[in-house]
Amino acid sequence: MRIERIELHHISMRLKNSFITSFGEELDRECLLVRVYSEGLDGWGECVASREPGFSYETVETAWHVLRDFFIPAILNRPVSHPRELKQHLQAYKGHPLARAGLELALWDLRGKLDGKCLRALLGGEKHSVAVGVSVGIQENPEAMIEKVGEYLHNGYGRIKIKIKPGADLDVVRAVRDSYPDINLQVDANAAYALSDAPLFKDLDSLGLSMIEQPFAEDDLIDHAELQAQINTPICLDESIRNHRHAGQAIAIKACEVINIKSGRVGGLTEAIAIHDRCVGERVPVWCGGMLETGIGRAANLALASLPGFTLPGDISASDRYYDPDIAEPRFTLNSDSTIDVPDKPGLGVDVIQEELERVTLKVEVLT
Ligand code: OSB
Ligand code: MG
Repeated sequence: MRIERIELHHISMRLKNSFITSFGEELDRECLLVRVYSEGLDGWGECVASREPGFSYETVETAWHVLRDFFIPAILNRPVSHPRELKQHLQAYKGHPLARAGLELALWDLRGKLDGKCLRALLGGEKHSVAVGVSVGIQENPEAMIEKVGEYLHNGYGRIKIKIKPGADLDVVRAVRDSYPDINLQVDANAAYALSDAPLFKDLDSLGLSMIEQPFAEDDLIDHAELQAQINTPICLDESIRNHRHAGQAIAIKACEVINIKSGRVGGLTEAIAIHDRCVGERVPVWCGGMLETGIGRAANLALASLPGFTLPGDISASDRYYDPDIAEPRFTLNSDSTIDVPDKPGLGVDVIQEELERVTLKVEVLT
């Protein structure tokens, strides 16, 4: 496929509930959409960089700059027969995985549409529905968290993840566990602690959590290994794992027992699959993380989570947990067994709703 035209769309979407993590609060989620054109068809990708460098050093503005000035010129009006080739086209450039992944996803959607194949089939996914859970942001107090968790349980989510940060950790997790003794519960610290907080994690260790996600900074692999040696609860790494080599190294030094795979964080679906394959080889379970995606990124997460190594429920909730309306259709709904169906139409299998897109668009640029 020769890429004839690429559009960048900077959008801002109001979340149904503001999402609070150890790195900040998000009510209006900004991101970038990438649209590529070839042979009379188009493909959409979502770049999950947000307004602030909170989860990642990238922002919507850095992604816009790097895509417009470097990544897009490297492929525009050139033949790129498969999204896996993007890596070679961008080999002169370092970093900016969120920007890379947004562009790569648009190429996957287009490839699927050109071939008449759904993304699940292109990626080698097997499952037609995938187990999912919900990620609950930090609430004002333990009572509010108990209520919020109760709502999601009532909606049918079979796995709950709660965000923690210093000052909102042990009390909250204990309160939720006391209220719901049997639920599948896990926590995510988004890198807010250090090894000196080991006593806190030893207390959390007795609460029957299925995992503790990213307690320490992304480059603290060795400290994660020290903590894992002191607790029974599996540590899951998110921010620390930026490619399949990191995954191999983290597993080798026992810094984690579970990995959260996000295509954005690792530069795209090609690298996400490489991490998946490595973890399958090492018998380390993985699950698909989320970045509050619109229906575009959500469709990609569902396709990725259909690969066989994704044996744990993903942070891929139904569309109505995030946005109403969303910019793409059909919306994703939760099945009664806490699963969501994987799209099976060509490419991502979703259509962008033009009026909704225009309503949330802050800026557009066309590159030819
Ligand atoms: O750490 O998993 C995370 C959202 C934004 C940034 C980082 C994270 C998250 C989530 C939300 O936990 C998961 C979702 O999309 O529902
Ligand atoms: Mg996380």
